[in-house]
Amino acid sequence: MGAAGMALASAAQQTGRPNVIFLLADDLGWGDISCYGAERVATPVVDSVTKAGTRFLNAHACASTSTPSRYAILTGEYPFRKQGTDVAAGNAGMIISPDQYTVADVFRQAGYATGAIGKWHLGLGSRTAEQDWNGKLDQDLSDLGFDYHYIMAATADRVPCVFIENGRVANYDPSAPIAVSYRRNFPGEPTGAANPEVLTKLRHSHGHDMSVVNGIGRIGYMKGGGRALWQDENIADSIAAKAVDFIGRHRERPFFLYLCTNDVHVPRYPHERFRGKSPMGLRGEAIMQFDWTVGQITEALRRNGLADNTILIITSDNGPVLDDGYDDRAEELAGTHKPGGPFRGAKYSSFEAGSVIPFIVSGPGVQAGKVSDALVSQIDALATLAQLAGTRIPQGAAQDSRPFLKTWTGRSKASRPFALKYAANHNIVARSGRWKYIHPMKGPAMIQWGPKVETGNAPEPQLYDMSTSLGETANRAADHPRQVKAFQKLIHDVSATKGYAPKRPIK
Ligand code: NG6
Ligand code: CA
Repeated sequence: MGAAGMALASAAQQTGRPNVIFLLADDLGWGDISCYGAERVATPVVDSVTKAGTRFLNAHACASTSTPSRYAILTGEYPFRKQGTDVAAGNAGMIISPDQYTVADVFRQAGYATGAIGKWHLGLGSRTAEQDWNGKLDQDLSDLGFDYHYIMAATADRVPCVFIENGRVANYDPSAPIAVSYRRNFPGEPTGAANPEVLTKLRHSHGHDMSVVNGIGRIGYMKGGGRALWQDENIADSIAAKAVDFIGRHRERPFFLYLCTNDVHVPRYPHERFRGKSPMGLRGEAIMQFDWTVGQITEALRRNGLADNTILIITSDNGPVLDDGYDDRAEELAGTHKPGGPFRGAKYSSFEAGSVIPFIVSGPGVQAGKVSDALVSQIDALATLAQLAGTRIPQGAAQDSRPFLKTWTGRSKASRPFALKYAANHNIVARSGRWKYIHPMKGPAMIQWGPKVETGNAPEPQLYDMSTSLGETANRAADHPRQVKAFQKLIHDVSATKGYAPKRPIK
C-alpha cells in the first residue's frame, strides 16, 4: 500500500468506521434458522447474533440462483441487465468486468482492506474455458477491488475442485497438473455415470455424473489437482480458518470481508464432528456446520477486540431446496421442517421461497433485539455500505442500488418501494407494498430436470396479497387490474432503463 493508502486507512480509523463482514450462505432458507422458526435444527450462534442485532422478515435476494444473485450484491446492478449472469460453469470467464465498480471498490476507496473468502461463482480469467489453472490467472478478484481472495471458482458440485488464493491454485501440486473441460472427459478418467463404484461418499440423484473427485460426482470434467484437491468434509474448516486469519491480520486497519460459505449447497458432506447430530441427516448437519462457521467468526472478532467495531450481515444467496442432485436423503428426513418458512416454492422458483432470504444485521449502530418487517433487497448492499463507509459512488456505477442504512441498521421502518427478483426461468417477479406479482410465463408448472420445485409458471398474471396468511395461494389478479398494470409497468420500466427506480410502492 502506498502512502496515500496509509493516509486513507488511518482516516477511516479515526472516524470510527467499522469493519464489515458480509456473510453469505448458499441456499440457506428463511426457515432453516431457529430464530426464524426452525425447530428440527438449532442455530444458536446465528440466534445470538440476532439478539444483538436486527432481523428482517421481508428481505429479498435479486435472484433465485447463485450467480445472478451474487452479481447484484457485488455490483449494485440487476443481473437481467447483463448477458451471462446465469448459473456459471467452473470454467466461466469473469462475469463482472474489471471496469465495473464493486462493493470491494467502495471499501477500497474508503481505505479499508478488502477480502473475499469462500464460494465465488462469478467466473475467473479473461476468457471462458481458456484459464491456465497451473499458473497465475490472467484476471481475478484483484481486478475487482479485492486485496485478498481465497475462493472456490464456482460451487462444490462443479470442477475445478480446488481453492484459488490470490489468482493461483492454493496448495498447488506440480506433480498433478490441472485440466478442466465442460465439454468432454479426459481419457482414462472415471465418471459418475460410467464408474459408479468410485462414488464412495455420495451418489447423485440427478446430474452430477461427470468427473468423480473425492468419491463424489461433479458437474464438468477435470484431471489432476493432486494434493490441491479439496476434501469436501474440510471445506467449511478451510473457509473458516482463512476468515479467522484475515480478521487477525487486520486488527489495526478497517476491513471489508465478503465471506461466502459453501454450506448448505450440495454436495452436502460436512465434517465428521457433525455426523449423526441432526435428525435431518446431511442437510441438517450442513446447517449446523454453517452455524459453527458463524461462531468461528464471532469468536475471532471477540479475540481480536473487534466485536464492538464490526458490522456483521448474515444472509443467503437464494432460497432453499431439498434434493438438488445428490442422494443425501434431505427430502425424506426433512419431516415437518419447512426450509422456505411459510413461503411457497423453493430455490429456482418465481414463488417467494426462491428469493426471500434470512437477513440479519448486527454491530455498532444497529438496533439490538429488533425484528423488522421493512422490505429490503440485496440490490441495495453496495449503496448502503457506501453510505456506511462514507464513500461517494462514481457516477454511472451501481445504478440500481439505493442507500438504506437506517433501515438496514433497524433505526428506520422505511421500506424499499419494491424488490425485483430474477427467477431461474428468467421471469422477473416483483414485490411491492403488500403485493407479489408474477408475470405470465409459458412452461411447465414443475421443474423438469430434477428438483421437485414449482417454477411459478402460469399463462395468466399472478397477483398475491402477502399481507394475508393465504400468501401465494389465492390469485387476486382478476380483482385488481390496476395493480397488475402497475406491476407490468414497473417491471417494464426498470428493465428498460438502468437505474430507474420508482419511489412509491404499489398500493
Ligand atoms: C444446477 C445443479 C444444482 C446446483 C445449481 C446451482 C444439476 C442437475 N443441478 O444446475 O445442483 O449446482 O445448478 O446452484 O446440475 S446455485 O446455488 O449455485 O445457483
Ligand atoms: Ca445458491
